[in-house]
Amino acid sequence: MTPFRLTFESVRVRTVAVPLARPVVSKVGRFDDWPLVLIDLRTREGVVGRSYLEPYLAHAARSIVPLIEALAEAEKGRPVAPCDAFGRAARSQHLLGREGLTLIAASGLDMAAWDALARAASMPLSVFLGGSVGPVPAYNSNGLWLTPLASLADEAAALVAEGAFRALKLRLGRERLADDLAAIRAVRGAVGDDVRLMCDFNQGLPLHDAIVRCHALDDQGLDWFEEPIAYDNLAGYSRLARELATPVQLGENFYGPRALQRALEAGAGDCVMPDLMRIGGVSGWMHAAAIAGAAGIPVSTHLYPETAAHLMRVTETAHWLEWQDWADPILEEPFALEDGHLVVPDRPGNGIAWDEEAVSRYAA
Ligand code: SMN
Ligand code: MG
Repeated sequence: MTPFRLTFESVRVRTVAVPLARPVVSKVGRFDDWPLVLIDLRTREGVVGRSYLEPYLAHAARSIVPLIEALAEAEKGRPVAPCDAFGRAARSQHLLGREGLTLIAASGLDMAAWDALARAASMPLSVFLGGSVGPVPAYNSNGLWLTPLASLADEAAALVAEGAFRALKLRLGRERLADDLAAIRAVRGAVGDDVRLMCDFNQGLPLHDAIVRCHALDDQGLDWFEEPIAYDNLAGYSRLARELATPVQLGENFYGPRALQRALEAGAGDCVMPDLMRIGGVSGWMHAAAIAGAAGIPVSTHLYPETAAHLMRVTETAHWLEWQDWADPILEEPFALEDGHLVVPDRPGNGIAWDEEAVSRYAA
């Protein structure tokens, strides 16, 4: 049998802005709609690999398009080999800086390339990577923003009902400690003691306030304190991780696997949650997951629930998948939720296909 190979031909990159059912109100900003960059990687053999990026800001989405197109131009005619391509991208982008938008562009292309390879092999991505399809434990992150306290109880109950979830994330870091405590009380009262609660400060506190606030909330039974302070203050994180009983969570802002390695060396957190667009796509995730796995550190996901679900099936210390339905409106077949789990579908590739009518409607 002649081995089947894929050859990179071109990319099609489009931007959309999808309305959010619950606006994001957080310390990193308010978002009423959600910009996505949609990538179609075309191969000469006719297989198409797909991925999307979630760069928060409409102007960032627009700026990423030419970066992806330039990387694609350099890949034209080469075998689709994401690990090789990622190395080439890193070397070429080094002139601009390896973090930020350049790494995000390379990550998007990487995810599409892995999808193309798994599709060509007629395997779900998780199977292509040596794992299996199946359910992944997820928490619902669709809501509980820094919105009025009075609305939190009803919202928490609705979020549990969206998928029989057993875990939710709420955002903290309100002006007054009493309001953070009231938010936790409202959510806990609505969902009971059996639903686990994570919380996210979105880097909203200076270190001295974070020390006081997190100590005051340390007995609330929260599953983790996520990003209480600026993401790159590793010394501050390691102090918090040392002092607090509640696990400290960080990682959505790690640029590349070495950033994760540096954070672990600094003892900056008890658990990590790399984001696929910053960690380096599927290739970057596999490196990062190996580092965290070797250190025995639990790994959760940040955004990108579809591709992330596949990766959790092959991540040694897989912890929680962050579930948001924000890309669902432009997906032909959103992934199913079952009993608080996101189910990796038994179809080739990452399982992402566009609802073209919706993509036209939300074009931005
Ligand atoms: C987050 C994600 C997307 C927008 C705002 C905040 C957050 C998370 O950091 O972890 O979900
Ligand atoms: Mg976060």
